[in-house]
Amino acid sequence: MKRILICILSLALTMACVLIYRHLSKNTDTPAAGASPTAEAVHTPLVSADPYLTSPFALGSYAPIEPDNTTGFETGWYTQTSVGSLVEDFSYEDKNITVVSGGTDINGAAFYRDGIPFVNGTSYTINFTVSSSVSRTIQVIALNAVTGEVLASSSFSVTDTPTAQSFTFSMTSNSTYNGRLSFKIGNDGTEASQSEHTIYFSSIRIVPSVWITDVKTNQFSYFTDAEKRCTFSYDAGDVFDVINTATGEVIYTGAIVNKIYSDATKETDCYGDFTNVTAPGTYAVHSQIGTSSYTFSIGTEAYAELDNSLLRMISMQRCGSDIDSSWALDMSHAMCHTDTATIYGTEETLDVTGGWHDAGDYGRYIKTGAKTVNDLLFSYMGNPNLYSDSTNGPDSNNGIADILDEARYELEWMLKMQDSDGGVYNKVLTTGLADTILPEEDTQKMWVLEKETASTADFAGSMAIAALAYKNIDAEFANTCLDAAVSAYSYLKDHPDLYDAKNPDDITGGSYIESSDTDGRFTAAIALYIATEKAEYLDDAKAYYAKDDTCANGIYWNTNGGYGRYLYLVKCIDEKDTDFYSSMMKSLAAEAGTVLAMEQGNSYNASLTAYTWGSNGITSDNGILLAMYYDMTNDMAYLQAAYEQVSYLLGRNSLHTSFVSGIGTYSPKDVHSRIAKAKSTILPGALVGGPNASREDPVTIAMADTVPAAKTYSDSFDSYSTNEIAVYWNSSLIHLLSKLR
Ligand code: 9MR
Ligand code: 9MR
Ligand code: ZN
Repeated sequence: MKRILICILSLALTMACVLIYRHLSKNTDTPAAGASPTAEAVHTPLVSADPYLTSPFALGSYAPIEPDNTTGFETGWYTQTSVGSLVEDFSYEDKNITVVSGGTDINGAAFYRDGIPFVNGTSYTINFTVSSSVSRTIQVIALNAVTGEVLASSSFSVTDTPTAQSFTFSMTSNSTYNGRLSFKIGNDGTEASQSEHTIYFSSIRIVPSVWITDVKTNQFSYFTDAEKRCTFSYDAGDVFDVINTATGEVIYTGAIVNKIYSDATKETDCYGDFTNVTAPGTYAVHSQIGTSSYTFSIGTEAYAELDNSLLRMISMQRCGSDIDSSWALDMSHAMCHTDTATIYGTEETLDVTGGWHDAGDYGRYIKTGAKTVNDLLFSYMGNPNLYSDSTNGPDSNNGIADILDEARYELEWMLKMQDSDGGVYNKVLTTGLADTILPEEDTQKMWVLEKETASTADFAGSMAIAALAYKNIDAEFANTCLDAAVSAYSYLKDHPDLYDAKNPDDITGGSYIESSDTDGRFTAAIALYIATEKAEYLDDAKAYYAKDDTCANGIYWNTNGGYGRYLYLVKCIDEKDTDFYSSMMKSLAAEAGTVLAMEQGNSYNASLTAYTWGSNGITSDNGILLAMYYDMTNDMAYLQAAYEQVSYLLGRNSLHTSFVSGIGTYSPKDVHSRIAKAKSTILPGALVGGPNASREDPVTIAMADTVPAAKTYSDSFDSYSTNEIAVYWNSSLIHLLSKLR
């Protein structure tokens, strides 16, 4: 007993140390040195102290839970007898059957399961281990459960020594997805088989020569420490194996559990958990009945490659510069949209060249640009060591991390969008949406659309965040950003009411309408408070929050107070005893709690209850909220849920698709990108919008009514409401990964 206690204690201690180490090693920041745009910095870097030790939550109260991988299965194995009775004693792997009376022949008792795919042309090896309390013979039969046709049969003598048995047959009949494997355990003609006895089966596996790849996993890589789950269709058997594909060895076995129907997928599914597998390597999951996952890896290293690819996609969205084939390969194209643009309703022209094409269209928008910039800057500030200057992007090897180069490309454009009174024009659009042509061929007249408070607020937030991020990198640029933020903020003070401009009737493009700008004002106020240390900004933030406490929520393109909230929590940890600090913690806890509940209620652990335009971006944004909460509390449940969002996006979903082009075994090829379409190539590293049950494009509108919400998706250019790409979806995933790597 004492030894057990010591063991538990030392385990808990090790856990705690690992957690503290993780936190410290994850939350390093560049040393704060000189070059401050303001006075002496009293506020510390993005993660100022170890929030774990100072967290209002109990130390060590959350340790990873070892999943129980033996219970919770719902067996699909049945027994059958014409006489007497049978007693079943089933675990996920062992099936013990007591035959009380064997009947008149071998068919007098049977043990079987249905739902096994037997495909014409495939050969099947049936493996099992068997023993019996009396020596006897059993017969094993494979048949088509629908027609009754016997496909193969074999007899085995069984003794009290557990023996691994095996037989192979080639399927030459018509394929069936409802095959039956039946063990005949009735009267074999001997006395022994007629007396009461027990037969012990275990390790029953159906191994096809060609696997049906029906088991959904993250197709790319599971983080080493992450919860690792895969999804099976309900009839995949009681047990699964994880195979090391390099050696063919079974390295882990667990139960297939939690049979559940989901309306969003109209599927009944189960899952398997192999969290305990942590050794880096290449793996596949096999179900008991001969279905498999695609090959995937375990290990965090692969994520550097994914990150670079996600960032390079954003670089490929650059407007107004050469997209060079040296790094953009097939996506290269000439400089575009180089003319000045006209301020709508005036004759005045402005140089607004630069920035990113937002998505598959060529519009350039402040709101989504600001969100994208925030994600990139938060990624860098939270974990600068992850980001190199040699990702093979347009500004590689210039002495500055490429992620900062990319954010700056947009920031420089945003600065051009600010008017002298501090107000910010909301977007640049051409008269109509371009045809499917390269951007340099799109020579329509360009319009700068009116100033609005919503865009000005988002601008102010991003500029103030940039002032923090570039402080030690390029003090002059940081100052420029801070000045721009200050003047945008003063415009907001002069325009206290929401003004959110609609697109003029004769201009087509993304509308990006918001119903409130308080979230943007809130984030701007917090970021300005941290950048300038002026209390007036904090007072404003408190006032916004007092008036509308939802303004601290969200890190979406439309609701983005969550950036300010997190900034305050990590940067102002020295204020943690104040009411406002605890309000911010409560606000984050409430929002992350809502996200966690969605994650737990979703059969693929996606943090979604509805599937709307950009559902993948929302999933990723929600993952960030979960990880933000983990940062402040070390509550493992939230970190694991954040990992699950990555697995969902990279293949563990009902579409069995990795939603990032070029990543995983099966990913989108025909995304809604005008450049990729015009060049007949695949845009790599793009997170597509994902399932949208609202059906807002011709392809999904044409789908059958019966297509479930989570499957309302099409890998086709014309399905822009599900298969478009956008800078702010990519940046979201970069941000999420920055918190997990
Ligand atoms: O390419 C456009 C995409 O960026 C937008 O998200 C979408 C909805 O506004 O519209 C796309 O453009 C299509 C237009 O709406 C209808 N005609 C076909 C266009 C390209 O497929
Ligand atoms: O991502 C946007 C989504 O949240 C909106 O519901 C949708 C409809 O307004 O618009 C999405 O953004 C698209 C924009 O309107 C036009 N350019 C492409 C954007 C991504 O599809
Ligand atoms: Zn352009």
